[in-house]
Amino acid sequence: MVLRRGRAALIGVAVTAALVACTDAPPPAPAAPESGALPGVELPQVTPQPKEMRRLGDDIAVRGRVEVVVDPLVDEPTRDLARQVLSQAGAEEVVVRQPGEEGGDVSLSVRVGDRTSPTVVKGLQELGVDAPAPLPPEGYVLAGRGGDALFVGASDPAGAYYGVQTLRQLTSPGRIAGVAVVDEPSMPLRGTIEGFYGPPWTHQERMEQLAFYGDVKLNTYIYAPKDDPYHRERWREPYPPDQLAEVRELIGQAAAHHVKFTFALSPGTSICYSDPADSQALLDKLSAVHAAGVRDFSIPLDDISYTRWNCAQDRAVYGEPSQAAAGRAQTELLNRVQREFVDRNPDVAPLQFVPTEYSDLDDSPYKAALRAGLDPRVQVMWTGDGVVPDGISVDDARRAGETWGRDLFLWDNYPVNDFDGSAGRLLLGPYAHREPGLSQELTGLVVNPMNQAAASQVVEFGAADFAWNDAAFDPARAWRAAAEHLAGDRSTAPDPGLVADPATADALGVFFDLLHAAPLPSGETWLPPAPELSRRIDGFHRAWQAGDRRAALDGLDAYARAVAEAPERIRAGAPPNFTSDAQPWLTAADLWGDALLASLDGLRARTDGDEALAGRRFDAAARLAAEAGAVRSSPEEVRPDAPVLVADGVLDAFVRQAPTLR
Ligand code: LTM
Repeated sequence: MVLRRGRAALIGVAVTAALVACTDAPPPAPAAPESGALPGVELPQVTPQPKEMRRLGDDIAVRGRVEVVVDPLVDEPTRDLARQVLSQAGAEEVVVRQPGEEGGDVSLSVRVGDRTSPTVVKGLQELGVDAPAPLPPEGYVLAGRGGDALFVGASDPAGAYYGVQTLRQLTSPGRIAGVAVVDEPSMPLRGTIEGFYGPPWTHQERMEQLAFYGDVKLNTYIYAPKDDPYHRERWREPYPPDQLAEVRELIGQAAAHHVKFTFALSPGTSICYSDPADSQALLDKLSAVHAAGVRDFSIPLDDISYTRWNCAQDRAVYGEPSQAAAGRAQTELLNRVQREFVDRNPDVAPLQFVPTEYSDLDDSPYKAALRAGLDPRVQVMWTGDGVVPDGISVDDARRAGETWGRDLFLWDNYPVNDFDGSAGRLLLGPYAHREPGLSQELTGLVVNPMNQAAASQVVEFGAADFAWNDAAFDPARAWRAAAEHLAGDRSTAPDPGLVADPATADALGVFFDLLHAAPLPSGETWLPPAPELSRRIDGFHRAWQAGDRRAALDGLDAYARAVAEAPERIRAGAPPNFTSDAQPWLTAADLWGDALLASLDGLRARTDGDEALAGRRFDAAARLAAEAGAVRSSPEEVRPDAPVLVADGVLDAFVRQAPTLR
């Protein structure tokens, strides 16, 4: 519980192991170079991982007066980001100008613009960097070494923004890594769907999420909180003015970070499909949100009864309730939205749709009706083989695509924690069990996060990495990078991306391991609890049973201290929104850590022959464990609220078993 300074190095050893040993993950990637120190030969860590990155030469110095030369492809958010990145890297002055404008003397010129513009083409040629021209959508090429010039060429405004986001991660105080990057996303659609039950995110949380998405090259946020009455139960009613004002602010924030704010309206609980007034109400609501600035729309018809009509008239028009009849009714509704809303507003993106059957691979009368009639431009979502599957394979995605007869994108129910099997859990495991190659079968993925927005960043971070470059995806690497991202030192650098505090990152690593479990609806886990702690406890038991008690105790001691000290380090070093989300789990981990240490004290006393002391320490451990087991999540934060689970089946088992070990 009490953080004893000077143990950071010890913890670091323990924790790096925790993060690379993430269960079921492929073999760990080579250790990434530490951010903040970019020696000339190593490649810096960039997340999402670029498709190609190689060292070109020496790092580029950032000092004095720096210019950013931009053409019309480069929008205001990208210009602002470039200004911010270069100032934080150490430029005393950053001037942004158009080509041809007088710039004055500068120590570094950063050219950001169209990949095909003559200066970018020439600059890249001189650096010996080969990249397609034009690049694919959202693609960019970035190159610079030593000298006084750096080039970012892009296919479109999003590509330019992503090029500068990569520049941010190549930057450390006083320099930019001398590298060439040629990059483009594997999946065109990458993001999140706020699609859970229980307390919706607050406006502030959404604002923070949208900014984070820009940092990790996620381009989609779908607004679909089940418990927003204006999204689902009272879908016909217009948003009250104050909520519409917030939607406007979110649209602005999304645009500033190259995210598509996607508005979802879910009429399925009460719509009368055959009533023109109801479909008109749907169109009116979509139009009102369009007038507020939204250009991306989704109609989720999940979690409704589709073998019962909401009005008698539907029976007369579509027949007795059945899967096929529901498929026909929904097809008509969606095609009307396509014709009368999407087609009439050329600025609106392709319509998205969550079918009522969203979680399997098999054909059915419902799917056949949609396949036969639904406008082919409508984009369909699918959750995998199961609502919360234990993994998503390329073969599943291929079969689902064949069944639906069109491209699908994934509604990924991880790390959502709104279902009974997830009671008491905060899901801080790696993004895992999604098979590389999915980008060949799916047009994109959106993860359904937890009610706890900031804590969801751990999995979102991995999902962003996967969606951008699934072929190179390494769950353990992305997991570690998420810890480093959260450990960005806000006290010394306004941009936390610039310098990560290693002790906080290590403490987060230990904490993530304790909360590694990911549940299925049954409550069984598809990612097990605390794999690294389990591995160490197994090692303890082996040594203890072999009679080498001191080695057993010494072997577990450092990691047990890392567990006990992690919560305090995290409270001191991680962002307040994360610690606030994780509060009950930090409290419980604190108590469990002390219970673990007390158990080890008891075993040490027993080894020393002091049974009286051993008994007192085991009693203390039992009291701490009982206290830890009574910590509950807050009903204001998550549905369902319950006693929080921390390394369940691992920590509790050890504390229970310790007094019996002789
Ligand atoms: O997954 C879908 C399409 N719908 C719901 C979600 O709203 C919910 O968050 C998840 C997890 O409980 N399950 C669903 O069925």
